Amino acid sequence: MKIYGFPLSPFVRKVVVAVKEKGLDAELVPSNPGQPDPEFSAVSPFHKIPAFRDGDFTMADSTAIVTYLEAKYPQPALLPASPEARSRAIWFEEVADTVLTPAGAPIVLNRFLRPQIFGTEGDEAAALAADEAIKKPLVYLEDAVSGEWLDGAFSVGDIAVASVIRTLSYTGFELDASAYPQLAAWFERVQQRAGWKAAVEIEKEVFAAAMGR
Ligand SMILES: N[C@@H](CCC(=O)N[C@@H](CS)C(=O)NCC(=O)O)C(=O)O
Repeated sequence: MKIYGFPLSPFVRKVVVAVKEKGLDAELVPSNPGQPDPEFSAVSPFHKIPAFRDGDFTMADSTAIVTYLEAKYPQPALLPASPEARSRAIWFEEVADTVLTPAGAPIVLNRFLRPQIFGTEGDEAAALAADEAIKKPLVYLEDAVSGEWLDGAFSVGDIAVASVIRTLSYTGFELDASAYPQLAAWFERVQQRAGWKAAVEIEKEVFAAAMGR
């Protein structure tokens, strides 16, 4: 299996964590959507990351890739069996992908990507506005944590939300445990998982290589 992308992307990390949670191995092929090479272009028609290859099968969307992994390697499950719990797991994945990620994007762009990767000045006003905007989904998630995980069993929803929070951490962002005690404790639990830790090791290696360290 090959995963194309760069693990700073929460979508890419979602797939890497899912692979490791399932005890599988995949090669992470660093791929830049802005400078697509032929191998990456062959698996990602719109040059989005992540893209994925398993033999002849290719896919270029994190949700579709995790759906494939779940169907092909059902254990350990990342989608619960009951219709209600499965729907809620995908709901949390969608909250991560379509609410939390866009809310946090100006923070990542202006406090990490621009100053540290692109070598340009960040727009701190935009980052400050995003600091406010992200509170709404964080408050929602704080109230949503039920028991150990976001909804009963550990699922792709937990992976997707935690993945966005890790991407934000590159900017110095930390979950404020006084404002979000349940969510901060939940994030600690996610970070203790073997699959998460294995994915973070891969991320560190790829990142260090890309930065020439
Ligand atoms: N729905 C897609 C979103 C993927 C996505 O937007 N990835 C971003 C990186 S975080 C990307 O490839 N951006 C480059 C571009 O849009 O050209 C997924 O879940 O995989």
